[in-house]
Amino acid sequence: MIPKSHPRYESLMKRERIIEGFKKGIVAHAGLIAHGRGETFDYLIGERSENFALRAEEAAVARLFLAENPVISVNGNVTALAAPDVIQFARALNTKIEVNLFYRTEERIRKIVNEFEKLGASILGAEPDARIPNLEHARALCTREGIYSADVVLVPLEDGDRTKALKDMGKFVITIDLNPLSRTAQTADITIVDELTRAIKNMIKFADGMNEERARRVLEEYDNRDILAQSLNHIKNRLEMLAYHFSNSSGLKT
Ligand code: PTJ
Repeated sequence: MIPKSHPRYESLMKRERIIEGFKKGIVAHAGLIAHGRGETFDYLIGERSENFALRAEEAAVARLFLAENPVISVNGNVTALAAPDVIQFARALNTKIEVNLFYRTEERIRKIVNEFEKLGASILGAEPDARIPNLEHARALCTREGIYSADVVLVPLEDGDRTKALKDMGKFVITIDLNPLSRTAQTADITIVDELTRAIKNMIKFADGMNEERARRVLEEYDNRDILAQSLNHIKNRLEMLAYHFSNSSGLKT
């Protein structure tokens, strides 16, 4: 049991959720590693939703709002960390949810579908009837009703190959990825460099005030290359500032 007073309470609770998800058979082995990589980047960013993240989150909501067949793709980590918020967000914007696994096993698919059903949401993906072209193995499997025919897909914590394959299908791809250097972050149309649970909560708020006029204006002003550059500059400046404090004072506040 982690006491609420622990200075790293939020981060430790997320870690607990990932471990619980792993024990339940929802999170893949590699999901533990992916989470650790995310934690590292979040530490560098400062564990807050910075302006570059908020702008990308608003643009993502705008694009999903204007989409004809928007789909949120969920995997083991996303389910363990944020299933209730994903459901709330999907309802707010009327999007479908589809389970799509990198390390696909039928057992994990079933467990993830059950997890969402327990929370009152039925999701696509248990019975795939289409394939993402140019992707080998079972990770290409998807549904015609969902990802295959979607015009906009939100793929949080996604593998670079699949992001590229979705782009090659002509889809508008939005990702949430704490690593601005990942291939997915570099390939997506909108890259949210933020922690998944913070990002989804912010996006639920942005969805509340969205309308067509606002959505179009937000997207006109949005430039993903600039957002990626801002995220890297933020990390660089923050490290410079911390290094300065290290060398000029005895105390360090991260
Ligand atoms: O459940 P499966 O089988 O679909 O597998 C899911 C994982 C995440 C294991 C799989 O897609 C994978 O291996 O992903 P990668 O290639 O490790 O990419 C995950 C990316 O998400 C990395 O760039 C991490 O930095 C980032 N990441 C990890 N945790 C978070 C995160 N980004 C935002 N929020 C997080 N909580």
